[in-house]
Amino acid sequence: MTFDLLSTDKNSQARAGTITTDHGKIETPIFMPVGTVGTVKGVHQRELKQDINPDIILGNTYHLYLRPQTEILEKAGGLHKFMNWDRNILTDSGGYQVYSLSSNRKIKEEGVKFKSHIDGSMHTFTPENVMEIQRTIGADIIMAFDECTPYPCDYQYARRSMHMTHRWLERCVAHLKKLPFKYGYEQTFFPIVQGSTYKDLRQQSADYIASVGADGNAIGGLSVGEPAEEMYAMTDVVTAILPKEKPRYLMGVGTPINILENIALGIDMFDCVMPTRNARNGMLFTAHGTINIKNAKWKDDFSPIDEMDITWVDTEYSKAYLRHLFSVNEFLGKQIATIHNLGFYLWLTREARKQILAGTFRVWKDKMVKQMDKRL
Ligand code: PRF
Repeated sequence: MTFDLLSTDKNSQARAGTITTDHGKIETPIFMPVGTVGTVKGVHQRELKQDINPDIILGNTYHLYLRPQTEILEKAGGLHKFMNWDRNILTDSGGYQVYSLSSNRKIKEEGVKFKSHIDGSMHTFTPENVMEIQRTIGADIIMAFDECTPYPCDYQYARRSMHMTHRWLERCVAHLKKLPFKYGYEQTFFPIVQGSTYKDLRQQSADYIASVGADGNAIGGLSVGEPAEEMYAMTDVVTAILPKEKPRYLMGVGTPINILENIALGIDMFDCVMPTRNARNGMLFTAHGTINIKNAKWKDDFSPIDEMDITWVDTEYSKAYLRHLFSVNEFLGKQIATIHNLGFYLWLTREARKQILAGTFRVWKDKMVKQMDKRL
């Protein structure tokens, strides 16, 4: 993998760049749609390519390990072939899902023992087996096995957990060296900064992660319930330390406003379930604020879903029709809303890139943040 840093904004720390892997180019800043179990929920691969057109999507080790299971993915020749997606994929390590989804988890130095949220069966993730599973899934970018601390988190716990995440990182790196690529293309490994909301821990963790010398770096443990200002403060501390010439990925963030503010702090990559999950609940993101399409006020509003017309669904259907689909619980409503929201998120990061390259990012960002902070 290579990263070409094309431009850094003069009035913020925003950057525009290009990542190149064996599955093609990723123009940054980028939002990566979440495809947890090998599908971006409700979107055909054909629509994903033609209408939303992301350079990369995300999959989850935790879910794919439980179903369809590693053996099936190995037989398929990896996730790209299994799901018929020939562009980039990143897999998260399970270091977050195991804490947010499974019950009865026990975290020890060796790894995490957890109960499947599907059938209650017991499993163990270790830094070693998570690297093996990610080799078999075959994503282009694979993540370290970490512990994402909750919020709030007391200082002692956060400090101990951060050190364990660092020791786990060493085990990930050592084990990966023994595991050749499986499918003839490269996989790039990203370590993850932790340290909760403590500035000194974040600095320590960022120093340690930077010293590993990976081709890209991630920030975890944020957007877990802390106020946005605390998240931005931590991003700022960490991006000051992580190497400039490597891409930076902020995991699980966030709202359109969170994304723009973190781009301004030097983040290049994002993922979040928000555009897809909220779409299925009838929440639409637009450049002028959010819409709850289930609201009765839209029942006779025959104007297009979004005048901006980013994806074809925006002018193909009216607000009143989409509201109707939600009120009768039709699949199509969720599909339309998902395409709209993903189209908007990808527009937002593409437009941010254009503005960075044109030298106008800061003014544009401030205007957009104000404009999007509304409920329509
Ligand atoms: N670690 C991992 N994945 C994540 C997170 C983390 O801390 C987060 C936190 N927002 C989202 N996804 N491995």
